[in-house]
Amino acid sequence: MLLEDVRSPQDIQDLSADELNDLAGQIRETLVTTVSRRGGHLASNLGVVELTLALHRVFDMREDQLVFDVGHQSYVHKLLTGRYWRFQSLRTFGGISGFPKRSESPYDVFETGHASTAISAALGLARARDLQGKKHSVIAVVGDGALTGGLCYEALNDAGSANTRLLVILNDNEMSIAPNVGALSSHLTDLRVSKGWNSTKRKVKSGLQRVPVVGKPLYKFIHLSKSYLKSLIVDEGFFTSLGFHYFGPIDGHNREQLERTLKLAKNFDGPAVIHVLTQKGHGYDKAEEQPERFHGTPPFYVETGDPREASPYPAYGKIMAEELNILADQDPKIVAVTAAMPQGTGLDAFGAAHPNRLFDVGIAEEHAVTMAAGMAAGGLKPYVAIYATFFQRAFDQLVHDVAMQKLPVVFLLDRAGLVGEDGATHHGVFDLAQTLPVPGLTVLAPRDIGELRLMMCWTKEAAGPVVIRYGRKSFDMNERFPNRKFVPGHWEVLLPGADCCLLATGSMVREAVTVHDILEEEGIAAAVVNCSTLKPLDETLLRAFADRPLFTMEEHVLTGGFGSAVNNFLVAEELSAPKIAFGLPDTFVQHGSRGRLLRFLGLMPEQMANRILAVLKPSIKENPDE
Ligand SMILES: Cc1ncc(C[n+]2csc(CCOP(=O)(O)OP(=O)(O)O)c2C)c(N)n1
Repeated sequence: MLLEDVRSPQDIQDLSADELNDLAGQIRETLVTTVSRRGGHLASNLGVVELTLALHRVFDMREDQLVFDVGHQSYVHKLLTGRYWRFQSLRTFGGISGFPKRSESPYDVFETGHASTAISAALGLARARDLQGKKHSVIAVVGDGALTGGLCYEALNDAGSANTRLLVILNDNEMSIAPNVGALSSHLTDLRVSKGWNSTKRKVKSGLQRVPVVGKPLYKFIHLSKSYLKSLIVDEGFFTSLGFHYFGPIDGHNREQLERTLKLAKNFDGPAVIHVLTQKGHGYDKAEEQPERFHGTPPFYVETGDPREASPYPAYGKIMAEELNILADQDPKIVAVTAAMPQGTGLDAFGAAHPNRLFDVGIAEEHAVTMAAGMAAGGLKPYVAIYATFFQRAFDQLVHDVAMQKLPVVFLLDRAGLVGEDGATHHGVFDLAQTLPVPGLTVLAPRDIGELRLMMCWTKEAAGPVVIRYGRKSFDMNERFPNRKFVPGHWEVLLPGADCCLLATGSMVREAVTVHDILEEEGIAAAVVNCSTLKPLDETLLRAFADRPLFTMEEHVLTGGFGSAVNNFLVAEELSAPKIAFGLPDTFVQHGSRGRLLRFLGLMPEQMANRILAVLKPSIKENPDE
């Protein structure tokens, strides 16, 4: 059967083993071809081809409910649920999302993007089912990486005593994005390697006979199949102690074995975990060899695996790590913390230079922040690098554990602003609303890589908590505007202009310069100010420039962002408020290239210039001397 003819999971129910193997090959080919053009999460999807096929054959997802943790591994599910023909549009503006989307398909039951939410969501769905007298199954697919997140434990603890039917598939590929970390990861390794056949058999017998409803028949069934029993191990450890029945570990690329185990677990009258072993990148040699590189990849050449386009400037994370290495060479108290993203944040370079001073805590942003607070209270100087979107989780830790105690922790918020193709769950557009209201924080946003270097250097003097936000796309403006010095709380006037003033921050500084150039052609002299300290505001400069029309520009939601902070100050001082605050509206922005999204939001320089012209032209005409 051709993959393109699969309109729904019903179409794969009667296929032979050979046909299913062939279909798995077509799925892998489609994944590699599409992601090589569109970018996306390749290695994780290649690893769940057989698992997803098995899930859609054993369960009827028209009734049963499937929740993917993170959701980056839902491409195979999308291909099997009627989205093959739209799959070419993966991650493009208006096209198929890289994550589950309820608006896309009734088969996408719950939206994800951030890690460790699936067991909680699935438990909620199971309770909703029970209270409404329904009978369908609820399944959560969770990676071993996601299982390092604290929310999973809260959910397991709750579910283990909830007396409800819930199936957790633990997709264990020994990797988060980087190799997985932590004690539970070691426990999973133990489960993988240490269970011998003899002890297994005993435990299976005693374990399964105690299981209500299906225990005895289940044991009898298994007893018939010795070879099957060899791969089914009931462990008395972690999951069992939480009240879950544990199956596994089983080979996640053996579809028939998966289907057999899923059929058994389906009838379990309580919470159960199936521990499935998969290989990240399975079936594409480049991704098997470099699963971390192909976790989330930009478009690439299939033959070589090389990216199709190189970025013109080094990433902000790379610059940050270079500077941090210099600081750490001078100060032994400097340490760095990552929440499972050493490569994405650039901290892998810090770890290479200072292996004992990089702490990867797993996908555990709340813990990362409070742990860093403890490090600071203990006399160290921690630098915590987290993507802005994942930092959302750690609001209370920032307020309660860091800021209230004025602890000198430096937060490096990468991917602030629009991230592009990963879409709504990943845009870093709420961090200013999260940090600007917090007393005692210094909040910074560099205009380019040179200014980030200066800011990093300054952090060695900072006595309290500091937040530096920077985007996925880096800039270098040094040629036109040399990076001379950075003084916190002092904004940089890049271009003078008496007709109006563009107050821009971070990535928007570069756009503001282009707006300035467009306005100049229209005879308007716009001052451009690089507002690189967002807290505290440069009140002196603001007072001085409040005599002309002001326009703020930021890559952040307008509510609670830079524009509102400026507005609040000006209103409090009884000065004139900004004419237009350019930023993101009160809506979740979907996926697409950054350029396409900026255009959609009216934030391209010519669009902003036109709106400014519409405001200024009448007054300019009235004052021809200016
Ligand atoms: C809260 C949060 N932090 C970080 C991430 C970034 N992230 C996406 S996938 C991933 C690794 C997930 O590993 P695992 O659950 O084992 O899935 P795999 O890709 O290995 O199948 C990480 C760290 C995220 N999505 N959410």
